[in-house]
Amino acid sequence: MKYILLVVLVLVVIALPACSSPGELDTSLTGPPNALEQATAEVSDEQTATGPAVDLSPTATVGPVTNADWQPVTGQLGDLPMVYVPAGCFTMGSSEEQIASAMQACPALYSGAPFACDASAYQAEGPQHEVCPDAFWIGQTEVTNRQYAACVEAGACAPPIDRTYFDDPAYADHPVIQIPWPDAMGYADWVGGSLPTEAQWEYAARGLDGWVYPWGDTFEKDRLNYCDVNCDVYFWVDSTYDDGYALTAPVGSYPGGASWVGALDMSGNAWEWVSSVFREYPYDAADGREDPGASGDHILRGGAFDISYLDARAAFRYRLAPGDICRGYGFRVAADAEAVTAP
Ligand SMILES: [Ca+2]
Ligand SMILES: [Ca+2]
Repeated sequence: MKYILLVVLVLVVIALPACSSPGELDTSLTGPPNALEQATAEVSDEQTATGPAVDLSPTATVGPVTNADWQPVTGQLGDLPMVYVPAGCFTMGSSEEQIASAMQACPALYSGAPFACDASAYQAEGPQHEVCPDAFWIGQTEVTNRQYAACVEAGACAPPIDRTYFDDPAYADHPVIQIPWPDAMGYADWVGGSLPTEAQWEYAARGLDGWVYPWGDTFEKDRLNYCDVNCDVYFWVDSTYDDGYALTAPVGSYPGGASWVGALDMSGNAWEWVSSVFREYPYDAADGREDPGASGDHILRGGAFDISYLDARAAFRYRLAPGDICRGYGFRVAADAEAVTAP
């Protein structure tokens, strides 16, 4: 019912550059491991995990209750550091109040911009609903140029169309960017993983407490690489803070931005493709949105070096055609609970 009032907010969207930021929007640990059961698991030579002994079964029913109850568990999927995400239930999406707040804030960010904010895009964050992912693993960081290059060298992945940073050794540990969704899917498959679903990504970022940002409910400038004073997007530059980077930063440069499971840069640095095709909420993995052949826009999550506090929120859904590429579009990998084993 409240949406009726929100829909009244009709904003003009002018032709949008293919490669800018989302307001344009296409239409543009600590703490005890709680009551976790002790478990033993086999050790693989190539894929091992470190951390407290916990029940790593995919549907373990005894798990953390709050974000603070969980102590990160790390593992390795080939060349990729991974963190474990225990099974649990969380509230996906934003409340009506949060959506209304974002819609109200957006026009101010576009003050002076050559196009208007499409505030209606934030409506896709609702309605809030409960989702209960099974356990899985997710990349501790975005996939880097060095990691992606191994797939290119093996002949299994296409290089980025724009190789400016991909070919520069100084950027080896920065996130690979200029990657379209099919290539992100291809790399994830090559390493034996997948892209996280939209629900998995948001759960790993916000956790059981449903935080707005990976670290909590308040935007904190020192916890991410966003559109700070160095940023070249003039109309929403935050001139009050220097985060050190105009473009991407080496992955993991902001340990204070870690999510509850220890995933880094889930807000900012590079946008991250997820597996899901865009569909309205509630999220339902069985309704076709996880069909790799489904047509429609796909989803990027988490914001990037050229976005504001508003689109760095973990609930924000940036929808684009799967073939779109841009300087800020990267990804991280996910894997089934069984894909990485504990020591
Ligand atoms: Ca920055
Ligand atoms: Ca990111």
